[in-house]
Amino acid sequence: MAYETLQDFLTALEKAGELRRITPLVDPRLEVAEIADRVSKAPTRDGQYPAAGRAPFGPPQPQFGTGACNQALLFEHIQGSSIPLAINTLGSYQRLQMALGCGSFDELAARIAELARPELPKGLRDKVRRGWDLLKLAGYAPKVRSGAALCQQVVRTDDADLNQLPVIQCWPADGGRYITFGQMVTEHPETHVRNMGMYRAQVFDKTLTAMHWHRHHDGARHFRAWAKLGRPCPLAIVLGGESVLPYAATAPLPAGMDEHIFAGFLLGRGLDLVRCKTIPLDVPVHAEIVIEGWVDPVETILEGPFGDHTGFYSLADRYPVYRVSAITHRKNPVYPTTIVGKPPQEDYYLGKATERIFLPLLQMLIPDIIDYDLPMFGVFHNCAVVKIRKEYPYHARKVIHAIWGAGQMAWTKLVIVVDEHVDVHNLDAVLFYVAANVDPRRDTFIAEGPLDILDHAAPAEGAGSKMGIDATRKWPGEGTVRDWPQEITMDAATVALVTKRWKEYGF
Ligand SMILES: [Mn+2]
Repeated sequence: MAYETLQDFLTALEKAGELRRITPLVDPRLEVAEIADRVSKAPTRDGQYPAAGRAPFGPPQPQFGTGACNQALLFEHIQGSSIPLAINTLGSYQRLQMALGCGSFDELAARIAELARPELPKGLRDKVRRGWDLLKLAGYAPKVRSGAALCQQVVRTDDADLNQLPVIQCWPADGGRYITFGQMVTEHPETHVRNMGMYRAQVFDKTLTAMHWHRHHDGARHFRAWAKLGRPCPLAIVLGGESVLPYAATAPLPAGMDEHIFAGFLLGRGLDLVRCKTIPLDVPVHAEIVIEGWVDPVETILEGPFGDHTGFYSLADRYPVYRVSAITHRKNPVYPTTIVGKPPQEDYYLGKATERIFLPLLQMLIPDIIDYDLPMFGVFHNCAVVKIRKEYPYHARKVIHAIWGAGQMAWTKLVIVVDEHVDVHNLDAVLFYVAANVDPRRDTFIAEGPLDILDHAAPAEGAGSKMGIDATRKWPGEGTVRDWPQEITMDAATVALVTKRWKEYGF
């Protein structure tokens, strides 16, 4: 089972040995981030990935993670704030699975696949939409409750002050301090469809932040709908709550699909919501802290730079201004936060969960895909490795082009396709076939298209070239192909014999 509050989750983590308390006074500017970065790159307690001794990306730092293991951290004393801070809570497969209340991400993938199955659908869109409608009917829609709410035990309006929160600065060249782990709740002014996304908010003042979202984010779409009416967009920043919320807020749901319902699906029951004190929105009852306020329809502020998940700083730019009207919280709240930077960080595991959980939906779009992997070095948009059962010449190229047209997968800069017997999750195995099976002129190709907005190497922002590598065994009809040699493998009878006699040999 997933957990109702962040503090319930932290208690469970501590029981499982997955949480470390840090008691000395720590500076929220950089010091927290440096500790969290080392810990997120240290080996997990069960020896899971990343393997012990594996160096992080970037310049060598041999002292990295020494004596630490990858655990969630609870900082009890942060300079300038009386509120404890939790970080790296989701930064391993085990902790994220605990947060989602599942034994493996594949379990959730199977539940998603089930949603799309029983229909007689016309197209993928219908299928998915129908699936989501079923979610609502199945009782996963949120319910608004009246009465006392945990997240409103303390209400501050005139005395609301963001500086009382232990907001961190992540990296030295960052523009300032950022709220990084808030679930941002908005509602469309006309359709009243809710959205919950995770965007960063740079804190400028007691009651002033920037609202950082990109054009294609649902929150930005809602904001534009409000701005069109000439009205400020009410927005709540929800910190904590049910342990499934951070994942639900970051999952790549189709636009217009309410993350609150998806969170209910993950949780196994609808979320309980409560009406905010100063804005017309409903927020999860079990949140630690809720920031209420309005995004200005016109005014912008220079936001950034920000050390991003690409491993590089995103440049400063102008973003809408957010004015806080209230801060509500439970008595003795815990403030959750995260950092991004060179992987692995918490967001790596959130992305890996999506890779697994959304595989059935990707397969509905591109049935040729048997499995795929988004390797850590590719920070999600830079590289995908795909496995197919090759059935005709240039089959791999067809799949690569399909990926470049598939939702958020379309931003993938490098796509590598391998045959079905290759383990796509083993990077060395993949590179073996890239090196062995590829004639660079024949088997690589380049196309132009949209790219990740954060790709600093792209010649223009969000646009540039992509590369496909066909590392499958070549067939006649795929350019010049000589007789393809047989790959070496031992015959099954010998393998069985040696396995049977293994102990006899004295091993
Ligand atoms: Mn959304």
